Amino acid sequence: PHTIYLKDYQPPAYRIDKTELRVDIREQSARVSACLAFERQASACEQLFLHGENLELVSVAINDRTLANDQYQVDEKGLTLFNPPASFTLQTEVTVYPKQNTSLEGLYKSRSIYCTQCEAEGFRKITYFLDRPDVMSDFTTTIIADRASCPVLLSNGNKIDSGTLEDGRHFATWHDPFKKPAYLFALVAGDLASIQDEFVTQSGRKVALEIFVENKDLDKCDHAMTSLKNSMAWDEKVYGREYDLDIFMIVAVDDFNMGAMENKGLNIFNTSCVLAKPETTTDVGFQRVEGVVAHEYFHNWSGNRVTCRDWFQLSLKEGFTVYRDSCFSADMGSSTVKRVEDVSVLRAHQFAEDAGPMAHPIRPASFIEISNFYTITIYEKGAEVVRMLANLLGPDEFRKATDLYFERHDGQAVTTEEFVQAMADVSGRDLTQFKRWYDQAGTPRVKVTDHYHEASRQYSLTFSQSTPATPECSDKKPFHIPVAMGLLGSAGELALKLDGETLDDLPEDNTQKVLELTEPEQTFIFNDVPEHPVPSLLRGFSAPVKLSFAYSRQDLADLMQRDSDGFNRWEASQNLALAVLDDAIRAFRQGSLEGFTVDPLLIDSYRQLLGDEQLDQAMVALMLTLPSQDYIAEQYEEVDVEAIYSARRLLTKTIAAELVEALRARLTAYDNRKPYSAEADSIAARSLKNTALAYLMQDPSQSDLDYCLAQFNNANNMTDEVAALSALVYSESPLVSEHAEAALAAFYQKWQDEALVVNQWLSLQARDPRPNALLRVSALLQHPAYDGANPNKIRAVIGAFCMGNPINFHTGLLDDPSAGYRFLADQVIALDAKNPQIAARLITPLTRWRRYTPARARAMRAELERIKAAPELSGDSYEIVTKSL
Ligand code: B3K
Ligand code: ZN
Repeated sequence: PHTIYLKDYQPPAYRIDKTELRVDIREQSARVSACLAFERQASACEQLFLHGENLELVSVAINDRTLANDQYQVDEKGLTLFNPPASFTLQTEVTVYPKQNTSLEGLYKSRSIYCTQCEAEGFRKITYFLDRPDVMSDFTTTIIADRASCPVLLSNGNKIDSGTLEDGRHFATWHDPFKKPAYLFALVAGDLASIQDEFVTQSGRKVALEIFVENKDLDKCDHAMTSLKNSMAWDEKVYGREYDLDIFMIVAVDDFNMGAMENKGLNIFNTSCVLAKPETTTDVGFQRVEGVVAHEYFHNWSGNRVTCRDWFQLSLKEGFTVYRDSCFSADMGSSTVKRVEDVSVLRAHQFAEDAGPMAHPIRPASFIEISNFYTITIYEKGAEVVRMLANLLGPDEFRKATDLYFERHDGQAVTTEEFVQAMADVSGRDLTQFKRWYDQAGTPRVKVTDHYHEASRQYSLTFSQSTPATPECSDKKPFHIPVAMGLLGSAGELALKLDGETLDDLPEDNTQKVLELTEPEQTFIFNDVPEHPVPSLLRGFSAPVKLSFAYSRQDLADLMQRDSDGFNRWEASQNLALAVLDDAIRAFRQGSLEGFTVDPLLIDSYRQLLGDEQLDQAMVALMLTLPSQDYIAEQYEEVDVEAIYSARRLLTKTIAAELVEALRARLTAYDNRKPYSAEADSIAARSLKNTALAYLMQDPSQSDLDYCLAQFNNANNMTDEVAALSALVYSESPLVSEHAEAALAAFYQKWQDEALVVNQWLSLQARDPRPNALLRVSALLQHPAYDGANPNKIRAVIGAFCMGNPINFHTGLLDDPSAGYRFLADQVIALDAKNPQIAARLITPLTRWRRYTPARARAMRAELERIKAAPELSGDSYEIVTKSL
């Protein structure tokens, strides 16, 4: 495997103006005939290399003349043409084997459906091509298949022809009028049912909408359709972006490497991101469908109309599109809740990536395998960078800048430079320093100290920033960091007047400001400050940094109740919990948690929250939830798995015991007979009730247990059903255990024919923190419900165990402490030959070995070495393993 560098980028020697494909699908194989119109762009070209992998070449001709053996050469990476003319038509015929294609990239079969996945470099598994995003072509695609088994034949754009052929076969021809790179190509053939709807665009054009699924799932498409129409309307309203084809289609398939794919006019989705109905889908599932449908739809502009020049620019489309979908979800539900959810994920996982061996800037300078760079850094940190730009410019200028970007680059393949340039041109701001966010990896640390001078009534905040070394660079230059902030006085928020500002400079409500850090150290002085305030810093998480300030616990409790910024109220609750968790972690490390007392300030603060009738119930639920094990681990140089687990467990039990009455009051306040709705307030009410239930089931009374069992048996929605099930399964109370086993069995019995529900059942067990989980996980792999070729099942069992069950992953089995690591390596090695993308992704927890105690680190490392030594390891896994050793 070799490394590819951004600095080596060269424009393509040829354009491919037109692409005509004929894909003839048979049970055992498919024949792909391609007719490509090449135009030279460079001055001369002795050898033209076309990508092509796993293709059996049947014939190759230029301008209808079959090539002689000395005019071309084929190897496992592609086809080289010698001395091609300046302008020519290439005709190729190849055979591919969809049924045997277990990589789920290129043309493959998911259950009975033929489908494609081309991003990033899958088109080369369909035909010989210049498979790079800066080669954009006009595609016409004819699909031929059996009418009986494949009545539905789809590709990008508009259907321009169809008809019947001999022997029960039929065809359809599709033409996409928008030039596009090959990664946006798609085709589908299969026996699919669909729901149809229509959207009228702001300019009055009618767009047909169609969602295709297996017939059995037809009753689970409504939410995706509603989400699609909401997305279309939102993109018009917020970005002025209208849909451009006459039809927009979504197809759902079971076997899919990620969530979904934004192919032009023909999105292909993992069923997990389309199907939803209350009985089978949790609230989180409903929100995921809404978010992913929106994300893929938004790509039509941010990704398809304006695409990436090369794959180093991936965050150009992904960071921007994640930013767009997260604003959409915020608008559809609660913006504070959405922000908290996004930031939690970012801090638990992206910060860890940014501190590990795979750290990379949102625009990487090199890679071996691009599939490994569809990361939380490119996506979520990329979105944070766009968010900072949006906040620096403000809504009006940001909208002008995105308008300019779309208009200027419509139909082009561009870089992140062009995106930032549009922002700079509209705002007149110098964004030179800001662009370091694109080139430097690592999470900046921002340390803040304050000083209050009573005589002069001046208050100062001093910020110092530094960024730890990452593999690509050890000497980081300072970032441009926007810090949104306010000051809390004893009677409320204080007016903010920076030294040098006069009242005329300030808006009427001047209790919030954005301070822009650009230097390693900077001090801001506020005048006319009547008392020593409590600063509320980094409101709304205005930059992806680790900010620290020496708050007293009382300050945190105060911010938690009084900050006007909802996000920072939650943030204060997390910091207070982290401080108390740290007490317990220290006690554990010093010998024992026996007799440990939890700081009553935390309990009192939680009690107040439980009684707060004003606050959004979803926020109460989030604030009552202790930081995740991953986020707690993020706070320490060396991760002590047992200490973290035990401390968190003890706090959970203590909170449950201390607040039992207040928690029960939340159950009583909830009306279980309400019909299900996926609206934000319903979701919020359920989340608070189920958070309370999970606490109560730590040590339930008979009536708590009865409540939980009744909820499990009678729930009218999957959120409540699965919440009750996990409360039963994760309870350590002897009162509960036999009920838990029975409930697990009953749940499977009831839902065994619903693949997505079964996945929940699998992952709930894989995450079970009780000892010897690995034995149960190994048994699940033998269960008839498991399918080792289906990415959703792999994630539900292996992924959930290795990433969602840290105590068991790291402690292994009672007599075999590294069994978890060995299990993962075995699974990766077995999977690598079949589906390298999924295999490489699973390795992640092992790559973090440096963070663990020496014995664990050694054992994890040994498993990485073992993966590295596996015969014929894929480039995907090779890159992850070698970079982390
Ligand atoms: N663009 C696709 C991701 C493709 C991943 C390829 N390994 C989905 C998305 O981000 O919208
Ligand atoms: Zn995307």
